[in-house]
Amino acid sequence: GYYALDNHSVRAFLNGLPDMRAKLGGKPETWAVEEVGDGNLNLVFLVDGPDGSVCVKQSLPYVRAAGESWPLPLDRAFFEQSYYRAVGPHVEGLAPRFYHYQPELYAFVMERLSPHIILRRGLIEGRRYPHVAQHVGEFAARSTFATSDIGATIEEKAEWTASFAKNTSLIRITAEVVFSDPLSQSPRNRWTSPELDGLATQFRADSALKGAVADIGWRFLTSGQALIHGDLHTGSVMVTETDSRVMDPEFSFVGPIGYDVGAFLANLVMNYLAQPGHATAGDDRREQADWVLDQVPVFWNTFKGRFLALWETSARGDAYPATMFANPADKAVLAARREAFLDQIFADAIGYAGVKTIRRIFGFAHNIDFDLVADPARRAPLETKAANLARQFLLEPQNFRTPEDVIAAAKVI
Ligand code: SR1
Ligand code: MG
Repeated sequence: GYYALDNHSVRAFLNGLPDMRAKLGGKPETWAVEEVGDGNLNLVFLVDGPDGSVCVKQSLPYVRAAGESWPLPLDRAFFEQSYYRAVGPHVEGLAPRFYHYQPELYAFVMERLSPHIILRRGLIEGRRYPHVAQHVGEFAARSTFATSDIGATIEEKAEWTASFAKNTSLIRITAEVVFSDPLSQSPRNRWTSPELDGLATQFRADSALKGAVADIGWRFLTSGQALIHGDLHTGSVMVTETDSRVMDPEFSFVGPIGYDVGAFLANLVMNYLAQPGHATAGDDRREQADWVLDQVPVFWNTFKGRFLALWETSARGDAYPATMFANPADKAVLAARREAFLDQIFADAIGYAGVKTIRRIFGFAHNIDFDLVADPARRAPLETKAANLARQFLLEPQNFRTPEDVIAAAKVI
């Protein structure tokens, strides 16, 4: 029953769903439809009726950004909707509302966010979002705590572990395009100009760097800590000045919590480093850049604070059981263990941030933070800074114990 939707058939599909028909109102012929997918993988339709709007997302049988030469199973839509269902109750107001999944079409319907725009675009345009770092920190903490062995039972977590382990096609994409390709000879790798040829060769010849990335790639595949979003970059967040929603969890699986944290951290830092490329005669972007970088501690401190608060109030899992720490004297030990646990997540995040940055410079999928800087003479030095900072994240982890260490290094790179 699968067929790829188009502007016409998406109307018929929605018209066949009584709840969606009622939400949109009027006649299907009058609904305005626009296909707006600008990500790497899927179709995304925005549909406006007289009474309301919805968003429809559908898997294609291939990687959209590459075309039919790179086939990809359709089931990522199933895992995306599964994630929304699993995590949605814990992140109310921080993700789009989910309405309907249509299994044979590998398509789902969710809230159309308006007037939201993609965070990455807003930051590139020089806009500021006073709450977004807190909101994403809340999202990352709430979603991972609730699906970890601290916030959920063994039985609950086993269900997610088993189900999302089958998201193999997207776990494989991450293992390849994020971890292994960028430091290998891969036909999928690309960089934006010959100015980066030398750096690419240097990185591929750096055995210590490759060893660090391989270690962390192993941890990515084997650390089943919680149900993670799996692609929590600034392109996966829709924002207004007051509202932030995390979307696109199709890469989700039970993996390391630091991967989500590191993804958002890395993308803030990349945006910071790219800001001079977007400077104009009237705006050198220095204040914007500093503001973006200042969101790193806001994000981390919110994540950490919420995770610890939930641990205090809502622990119902089988790890660190309350029954074991029942004596007053145990409290200090448990508090120290919690601090050490969060320190380890931060350390993991730094490593993942390194990997997630390198892949955006030398791998298949790039960031518009850099790509929209049209002049290679301006762009290449910024990308070089990002790659070199990422290398420090991976090879000098002892220098990155706090978000302030990240700020200091980003400012001098
Ligand atoms: C095949 S391209 C895959 C990338 O696109 C998504 O946005 C993810 O970042 C993924 O790594
Ligand atoms: Mg995406």
